[in-house]
Amino acid sequence: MHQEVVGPGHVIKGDDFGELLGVLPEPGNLGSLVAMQLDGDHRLQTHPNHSRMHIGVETAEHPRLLEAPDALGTGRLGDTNPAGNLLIGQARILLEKSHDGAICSVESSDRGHLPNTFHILLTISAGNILSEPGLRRMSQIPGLGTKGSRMSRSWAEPYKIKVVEPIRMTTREDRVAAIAEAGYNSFLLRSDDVYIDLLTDSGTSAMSDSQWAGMMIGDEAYAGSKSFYNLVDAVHDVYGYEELVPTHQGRGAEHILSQILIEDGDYVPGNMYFTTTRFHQEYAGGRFVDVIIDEAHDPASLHPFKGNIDLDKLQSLIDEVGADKIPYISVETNVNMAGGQPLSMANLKATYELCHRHNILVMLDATRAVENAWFIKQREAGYEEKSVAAILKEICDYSDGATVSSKKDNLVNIGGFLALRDSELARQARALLVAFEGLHTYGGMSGRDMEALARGIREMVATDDHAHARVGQVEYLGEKLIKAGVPIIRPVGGHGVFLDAKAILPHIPHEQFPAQALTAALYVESGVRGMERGIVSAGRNKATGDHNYPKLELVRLAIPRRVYTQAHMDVTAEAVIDVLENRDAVGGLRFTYEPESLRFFQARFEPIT
Ligand code: P70
Repeated sequence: MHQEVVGPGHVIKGDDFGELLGVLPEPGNLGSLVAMQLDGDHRLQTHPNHSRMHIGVETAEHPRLLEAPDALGTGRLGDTNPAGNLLIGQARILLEKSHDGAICSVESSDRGHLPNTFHILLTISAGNILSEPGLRRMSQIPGLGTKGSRMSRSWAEPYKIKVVEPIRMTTREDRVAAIAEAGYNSFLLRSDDVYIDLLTDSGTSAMSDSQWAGMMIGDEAYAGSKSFYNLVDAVHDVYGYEELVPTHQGRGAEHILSQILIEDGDYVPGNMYFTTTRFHQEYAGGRFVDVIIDEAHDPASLHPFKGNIDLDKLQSLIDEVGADKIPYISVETNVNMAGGQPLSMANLKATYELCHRHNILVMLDATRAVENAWFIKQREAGYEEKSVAAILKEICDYSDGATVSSKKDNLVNIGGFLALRDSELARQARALLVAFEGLHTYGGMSGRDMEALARGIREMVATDDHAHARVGQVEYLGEKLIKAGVPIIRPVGGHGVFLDAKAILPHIPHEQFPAQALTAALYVESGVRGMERGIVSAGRNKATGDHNYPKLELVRLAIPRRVYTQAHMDVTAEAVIDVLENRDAVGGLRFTYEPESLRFFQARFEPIT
């Protein structure tokens, strides 16, 4: 088997199905290349150093393939190459019949970095690939999709629906009035006026029958609740932490952690800010320093782990301010503001080692760690056979504690916790807890909340099916939009699809809030509610008084867990595509009311006419 690097437009002739397929520049990294080969067993393989490739296949003559690109072309190539390392690329393989075989063009979707489509000629008889027997043959390729079935069948949600909540479709007229009433801020809409609510995946999950049953037997004792001890056991078994400090939600845990660890003038590095997390760090006298890799700020970068810490940036901060001014690093799993992007186990481990050499603690924001674990399983070599549960535990092994908003991964509507290893730190946390949240055996939660939470924590990793379906549904929406040419953050994130508002509405200047305007337009078009994640969320620079101008100007369509079906995703995709087609009709906004802090929650706007 030979390998050859090809450039744009280059054509390779192979002798056999087993010959070279082609060599792709690695998305997100101009410097290196990834080879894809078909070996003699008709398995797709990637270069040993790059084991992940995301592929779509379609032909003009076989529109069936268009309907089900997953069935033929989307898959996890790493299964065929356990020795391989990590890479995810987003590329499409387009097959076309030609006189002596099939033209296979490998098209990178990363137009920012990668060259045009280039063609690779495969000398496979057209019948083999494009006819029915060929389809079966391709679908037997191991490692593409989920063990055997994903290639030939669609997947479905791993649950059935026992209780339903009706939702109401409104008229455009209703929605025009509702958004004006809400000051063009989706946070200020009434949920009654919303058809498909993708404002957040926080506290919006559907609980299971077991969780609802748990609500009935929650122990409401003020002190020493049985449900609290069930929660302690669940957190210990699933995350591995010994000390549990329950809070009313994630920001309660962030508050306590910041207060016990941060002193005036300290620095707290983190992989991109999160609004409430940074607020509490600053409130405690600290200064947040972003040490995420640069790719995280680039919507077009296809880096597989855009949530990674840039170790050089971290080292520079240590050199500059001294380790004694850095009480801990705040490491967010599946970074929300970067578009739901994971960090790799290798990066987390290296971060942990660097920090521990300098006596800096590693505190996770493990709010979406399950989704991060799923991506590690998909993208990082050596993890493809491990369960999400085992990967999650290993993530936590490289930390000294975690804050968690249980309203996400943990499948409950309210709750959160701070988990620690060190009992002295836990003691200090509990001393504050009783003043700010509640007694140390309930924090801010009721007994029934804790019971449902304990069950949710076990459920989220009981099998990998949940994580697969959860992230899979997000990916389903993302792929539909990509296919329609909608600019979104790539790779598709774990908890939602992030529309690139600057690219969709290039005619709206940044200070006229393109993402806010796009969110409002999408609502008026369809009743779908998203959330601005751009300049409004970024707030103002305290020193200059000017807006902070974030590189990412996004509309987040966050998908609640176990709530909507694929059909809701279809409707959402159609609505976004309609807005894109009528983008010229969308204009900018200006403030009519601007709150001093966390302004995105309550700000009001009006259209600039
Ligand atoms: C969202 C929610 C909450 C959150 C989070 C991460 C990574 C901590 C928290 C806080 C809700 C939200 C919060 C502020 C602005 C917009 C939306 N994220 N860490 O929708 O947890 O809400 O329980 O206090 O994502 O992303 P909590």
